[in-house]
Amino acid sequence: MDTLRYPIGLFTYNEEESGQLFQVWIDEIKQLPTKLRAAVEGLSEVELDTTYRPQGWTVRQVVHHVADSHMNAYIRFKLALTEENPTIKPYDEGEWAQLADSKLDIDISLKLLEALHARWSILIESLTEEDLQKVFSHPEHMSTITLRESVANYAWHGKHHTAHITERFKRIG
Ligand code: NI
Repeated sequence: MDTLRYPIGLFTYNEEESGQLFQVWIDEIKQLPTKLRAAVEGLSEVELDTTYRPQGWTVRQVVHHVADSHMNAYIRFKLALTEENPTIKPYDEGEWAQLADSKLDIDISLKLLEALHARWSILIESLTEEDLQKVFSHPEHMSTITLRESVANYAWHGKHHTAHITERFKRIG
């Protein structure tokens, strides 16, 4: 296991414990913008432009990536809620992270995440058990993904990238 790349481990999902953990995941999604903001607090521009691990993204790119990823996720949720098993559009996250808007002030994406997660968590909390069983498909994978699993996945994803930043600055003190 590459612990620099996967500081909190790989994403795992167990349908049986999902009832018990569901509220935890919602809380993690709600808290992500605050946790991410805390992780980058006080970092200099030079620190923001250093990589969180060798050959990894810079801290700045990580913050903008979380916004890119969660904007896509939000759209996937809305598609799954309003269409029958929609096929979602994958995107090349590495190429997205090279575009000009990944070099912007991180506060722009932190504010975007605050607004996005406010809407997203209210949407998730409104979902019935039937809604949570709704699915979308990834064109390159054979299986469908339920919204319930997707909530778990994005709770993990926010913590995964926040840990890239917090673990990096723990290592260098
Ligand atoms: Ni990611």
